[in-house]
Amino acid sequence: MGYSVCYKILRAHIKEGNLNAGDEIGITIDQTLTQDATGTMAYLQFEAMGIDRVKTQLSVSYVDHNTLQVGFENADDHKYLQTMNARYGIYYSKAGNGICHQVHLERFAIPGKTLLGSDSHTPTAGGMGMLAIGAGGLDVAVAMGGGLFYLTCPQVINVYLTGRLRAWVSAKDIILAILKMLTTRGNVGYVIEYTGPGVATLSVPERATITNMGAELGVTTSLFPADKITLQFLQAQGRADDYVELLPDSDATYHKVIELDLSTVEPMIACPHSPDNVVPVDSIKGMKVDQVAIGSCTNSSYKDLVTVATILKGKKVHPNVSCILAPGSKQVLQMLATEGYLADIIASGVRIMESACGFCIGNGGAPNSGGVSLRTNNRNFEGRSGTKDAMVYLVSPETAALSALSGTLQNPLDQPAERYPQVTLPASFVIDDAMIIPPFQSNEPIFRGPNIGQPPKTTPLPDTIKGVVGIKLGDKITTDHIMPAGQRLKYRSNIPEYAKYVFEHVDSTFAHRALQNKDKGLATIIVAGHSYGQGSSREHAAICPAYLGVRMVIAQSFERIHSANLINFGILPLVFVHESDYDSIQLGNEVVMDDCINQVKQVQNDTIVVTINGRAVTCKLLASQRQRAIIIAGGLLNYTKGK
Ligand code: MIC
Ligand code: SF4
Repeated sequence: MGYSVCYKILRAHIKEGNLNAGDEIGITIDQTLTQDATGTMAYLQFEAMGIDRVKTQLSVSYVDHNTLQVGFENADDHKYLQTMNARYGIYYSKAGNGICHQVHLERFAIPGKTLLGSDSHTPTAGGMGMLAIGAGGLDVAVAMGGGLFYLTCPQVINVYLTGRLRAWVSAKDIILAILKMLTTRGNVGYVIEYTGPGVATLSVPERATITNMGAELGVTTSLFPADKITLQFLQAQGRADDYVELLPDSDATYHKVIELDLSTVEPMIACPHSPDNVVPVDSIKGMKVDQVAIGSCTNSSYKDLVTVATILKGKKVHPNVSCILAPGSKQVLQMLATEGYLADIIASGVRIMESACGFCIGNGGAPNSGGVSLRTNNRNFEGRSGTKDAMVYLVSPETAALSALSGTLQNPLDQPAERYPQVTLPASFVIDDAMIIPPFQSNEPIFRGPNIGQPPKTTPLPDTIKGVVGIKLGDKITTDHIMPAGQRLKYRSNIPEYAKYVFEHVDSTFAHRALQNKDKGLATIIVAGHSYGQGSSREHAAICPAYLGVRMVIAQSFERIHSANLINFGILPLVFVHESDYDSIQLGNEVVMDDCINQVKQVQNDTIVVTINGRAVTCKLLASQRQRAIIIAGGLLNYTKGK
């Protein structure tokens, strides 16, 4: 029986467990990446482990989320990161060098290796045949210290691509079509592997757009094979030596196969407020548009932006549209500038933003009240843009550029095919890594400004948990609901301050009430519907609730990264066995869990009984033996130190 690309890489990295889908396995991690918004906490936790130097083949720390520097906080974080990275052997990519996933693809990703990143879009590097997984910062810190990364051995869905995209249809439309098919729910525990003759028609950046947005499906990661196209891209990046061919065996087995004929894909659009709320652009074309935002780790490659520049050339952005554009990396921006494309973009009336996450994380570029914003990024959760009632739609760069010119949503297929800008990748990209500081042995003290707090401290699981239901939520609660980013991002290194904003836009009194419970010795319990914790990998969505005294989240279902983060900070992720129990629970109900340690230890029998409002509610604890030990220790840091 042959192997898929996914299982070939897992087989080469497995150190604990067996390659049986559904089992927990431990794998070695070759590379790690962090970004500043999750990185400061990850590095504070790494320091707390008392390890001398990173033990990975390569670790890179990017500054791309918090680059605005309104006040001292961001700049303090950057200085902490740079001095800490120098001391511990980590590459430091300065603010302005670009978005972590784009830069990693260009400069560091290697086929066949493993990458763990403290950002949910780490699977972008899967476009190069790398097994790239997003995780919480603490998991990444453990991997930097040479520890294994534990995951559920995945089932692999094979998306078999045939045909070729038509002119004016691009990679974003493919992944939006797949999101329409598979939705954001129910894909936990899967990896998507793309094969078939259609693969050869897609360049590496196009493949990366597809693997990037696999994060929105909730899968562990997505992968393309490494083939001649991959080699060409690596050659153009001056990294041909990093190439290894990596193809699935001809008799590779998959758990599920989906066929997609690329020639049938049409321009798609994700409507508010979910990336899987997808319809064909044609079905709503003509809609008035207030803002167009082009960029993010999904669609800001050289190919994407040259396409946009060519569409805009000699034309003007519609007077009623505010159009912003953020190139994915310094490499992309520099090439747009030297090749003249930047001049075309500027002349058309587009506002140029820094090479960073920017508008995608609500850091600037918020739309007007009730405004319609067309964006090329990957998430359109309510309020994420910084404007609560904005209507954010996700589209391809082609749809975005044409709509910016017209002031209304345009279907690119209405353009003549011969006018499509067919962009080929250059034989060599401009290579200048001046903004990436390589690690060196530094004796300089690590800079710690007033914004740098302490790594979180958690306490072991008590034998009885007594608490109250502090909030009752519906389905699809994202980490943006739990821990808002945007203006609050600057508190990422300061837990007591950031914790004040837990559920800020859902129930602004939550944090205060939870702290009052804590003072009375009571835990706060969160109750939720399906897909709790979808979206980002930010472990702050677990750390800050833990700081407020949350000990348990009971939900209909959880997303993978978030439930692992809850466990890492000693919070029990419990799933209702009887869905109807959810209905009977109310805000303020008393919660008691007796004999906690023994109940958590019961690996054979996953069920746990919690008394809510005097009634026994049966829940399931979906956790491996190792994770149960982590919960009992009160979190991964305590557990790791204990070992
Ligand atoms: C996001 O896209 O939501 C982020 C910001 O990149 C997050 C990480 C974070 O919250 O810092 C992610 O995707 O993991
Ligand atoms: Fe940055 Fe947006 Fe990508 Fe997250 S999704 S890494 S915020 S560009």
